[in-house]
This record gives sequence, C-alpha cells and structure tokens, in this order.
Amino acid sequence: MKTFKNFIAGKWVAPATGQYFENRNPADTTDVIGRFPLSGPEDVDRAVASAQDGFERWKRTPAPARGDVLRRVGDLLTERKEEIADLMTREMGKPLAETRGDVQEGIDTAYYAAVEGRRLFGHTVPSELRAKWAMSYRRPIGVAGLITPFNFPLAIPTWKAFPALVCGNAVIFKPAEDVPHTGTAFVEILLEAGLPPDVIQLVHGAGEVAGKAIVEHPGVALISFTGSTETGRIVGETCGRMHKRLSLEMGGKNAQIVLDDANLDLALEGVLWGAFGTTGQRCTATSRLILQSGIHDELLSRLLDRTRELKLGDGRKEATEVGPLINEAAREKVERYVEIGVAEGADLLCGGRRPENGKLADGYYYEPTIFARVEAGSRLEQEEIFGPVLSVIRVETPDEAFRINNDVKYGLSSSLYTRDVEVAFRALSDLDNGITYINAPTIGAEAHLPFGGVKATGNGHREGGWEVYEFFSETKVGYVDFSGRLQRAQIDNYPT
Ligand code: UN1
Repeated sequence: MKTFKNFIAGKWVAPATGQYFENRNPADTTDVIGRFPLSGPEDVDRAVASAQDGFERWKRTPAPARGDVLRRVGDLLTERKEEIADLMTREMGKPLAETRGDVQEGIDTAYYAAVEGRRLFGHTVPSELRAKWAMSYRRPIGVAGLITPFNFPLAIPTWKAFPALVCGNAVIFKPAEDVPHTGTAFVEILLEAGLPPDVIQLVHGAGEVAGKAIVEHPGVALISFTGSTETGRIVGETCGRMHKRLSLEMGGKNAQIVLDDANLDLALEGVLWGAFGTTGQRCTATSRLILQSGIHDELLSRLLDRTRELKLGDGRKEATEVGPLINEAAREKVERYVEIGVAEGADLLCGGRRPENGKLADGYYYEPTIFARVEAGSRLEQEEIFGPVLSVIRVETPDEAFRINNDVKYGLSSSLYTRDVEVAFRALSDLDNGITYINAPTIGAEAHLPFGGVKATGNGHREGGWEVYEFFSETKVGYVDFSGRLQRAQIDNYPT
C-alpha cells in the first residue's frame, strides 16, 4: 500500500505522530488508495514556522508575478483534467462528468486569480484638501489556514487557496480526511507551477486534531473553513477569542419552488440534478421541493418515474448517474433521517433503502429517496441531511412557498421555476438566501460570482468572485500631502 506524506517546510515528510489513516474508494471499499498522515500539533507547528518564512518573501513578490504562478497552475490543471477527475472519482465517488466539472471550476478560479494579480483594485479618491492624494490599497495578512470538505475535493481548495496566494498570503492546507489524495495532487501542481515551497504547507489528518491545531495556532492569522455548521461554530468561537479573521461556509436546506405556470420539463430536469447530483452531498443540494397544488401531482409522478430510473453505481463508469455516499457514517445519517421522516408521518415514495439483493454491496450506496406530504416545520424539512433525500411540500400560493423557503435556519441557495416575471423578481428580493436561481436548479454557482449564504450558512463573507479578495487582504489607506504646509482635515477647508 502506498504511504503518502505531508508537505512541510519544503519537503514531503512523515508525520511527527508516526500515525496514518487509510483512504478507500467509497464505490468499492476493497480498493485502498493509500495511507495518509494523521498529523498532530507538532506537524502544524513546523508548518506554521515555515509558512511564516514563506510569507515574508511572498508578500514582497509583485502581485502580477504571484498571478503568473496561478496561470501556470490553470494550465497544468487543464492538461491533467482527465487524470485528476479520475483520481477524484476514485476517492470521492461522484461521477466523472461531475469531477471533470470540479476540475474545471478550479481552472476557472485559477485564470480569474491570475488576472486579479494585475488588478487587486484599491480606490483613489479626491481629498477634501488641496495638494493631497487619498487612496486605499490592499496588503496581505499572513498565514492562512484553509480547511476544506470532501464534496468538491479540488474546487473548494482552489476557491480558497488561489485568492489567498494572489493576495500575498502563505497557506496551510488541511483537506478533508476523505479526500487527501486530491489534496496531494493539488499541492504537487502548485509546486510544479513554481509556487515557492514554503508558501504552501499540506497537513493531512483529522479535523479534531490537525484542523483544531491550525485554528488554535497563534501564528495563523486567518481561517477559511467550509464544513458543517456545528464545526463552524467551534471554529468561530476560537477565532473570536483569538481575534482571527474567519470565513465560514456551512450548511444548507435549499428549496426548489415550482409554480403552476412553470415549464415542467425544465423543472423536472432541474430537481433531478439539484437533488441527486453529487448524491445530494452539496451544501447547495436541493433538499426540499415546494410544489404549487395545480402541478403537484403531475410533477411528483413524473419525478418518481425518473428517479426510479436513475443509474446508481461506480462514478468511474460513464453510464453512472448517482455515485455512493462518501462513507458509512454519511450513509447511516441518511438512514436515520429516513426513519425520522417515516416516524413524522411523511410518505416514503421511493428509495429509502440500500440497494437490495447484494447489488453494489462493496460501496456506500443508498437509493435516491423521495418523501411527499412533508410537513413544514418537521425535522425532515428543517435539518441538513447531506444525502440523496428529497422532501416534497405542497403549497397553494407563491407567498406560502416563499415563507416555507425562508423558514429554516440556513440560507444558501434557492430556486424558482415560473414564467411570471413579477414573481421571479419578487423572489430575488424576498428569498433569504445568498443565491437565488430562476428557472435553474439550486446548484451551479460560477467561479467569478460571489458564493455564500445568509443566516446559519455563513458569517457574512463570500467565496468566489471579487468579494473573496477582500477577505484575503487588508485594506490600507495612504494620504500624501504635497502642499508643504500643515493642512487639517475637517477644519481648514471649513472656515467658521
Ligand atoms: C458546495 O455545495 O459545497 O454551485 C459547493 C455548485 C457548485 C459549488 C457547490 N459550483 O453547486
């Protein structure tokens, strides 16, 4: 079995703990990918010390030159798209079409970041005094700790690492325990593209140990975390106490609303992709389908037919539409919620079980599941499941649909299918989410737009687009007075 290493202080090294964990293919648990380090605080200490050295040089490298490294990263990701997609599917399970999309999201983010190295805009504005300039500009912050989830093993690390690096920070990266192989491939590409070795440190391991050590390390100035709301709360408490800058991207309970006037063919394709793409393991997954009564029965019956036909299997086979869940704990969580749904009296109409008759027995498979007559306010309707379980809710009016959409603690994404332009624009203003799609599913964010949610989904920051550059840099203001005399702001220009 292959043993993988951390990348610390410019070298591939074994963990100080001497401990490792095994990484297996979720579609076939007899397929072992390798052993990866279970790092401890000592490994994190060494990584932080080296990253601090790296930061001192990297922050002086001109931003356009930092961007050039990211352009080469984009080129390498483009060349190796197929190879990385394949290793990502082997380790994470989603079908190749989706892992190719995951790599593409990384490529888009790289090229966006490369160009941003030539902008990193500040503002130059008039001063209220003569012969004086006033401007704002961006400075790097320090060592950034990036803690990422399993569901987008490449794209999410790139969302965080590329803007962090272009802004001039050094990075300590801890990928989720389920996807360390993709994390390793990512760091290899960064190094091959010419990133100075002490600017990137890769520390594998468990969230409660290695992740915690990164968050609690006084030498790490900022943390960007994507994961569960429960873990995010703990990370947030530590960062608050230690006065660290923190970006959180957490849970969702996203709804697709379909009104009576909608194009049902479109709405059907949308919900199949939104609910069962990535086996429902996206923070943007469609977990609730809110149907207006006039189309409820027809859309539900067509949805059941199509869902029963979805092809479950190994994501590396081109015909597969839905892959396995990431691990046994994820599958058991789905099973618990199915039990909760049944106990709450919702109608279990399809799925609700592991594949039967020994089919696909080597992987963490679970059949795409639909509950109808789900009550607004029930646990099934309120809590994040992170699996292929869709709850269908019947409503009479758009207002009722909007209220139910908003009446959950999360606020990541929402979707509305209608042909009524007035209702569509009302949804854009009234739905409490960071992203609202009209006539498109709840998933499908693009790299050059801000990504994130409101309420328990986040803490006000955004990834993607321009906004993330604000998170990874500090705004500084410079005033230059060339009048040759003392000019007092607020006083000299306003004679009494
Ligand atoms: C996530 O769900 O964790 O919009 C990220 C999407 C993807 C990113 C999702 N581009 O679904």
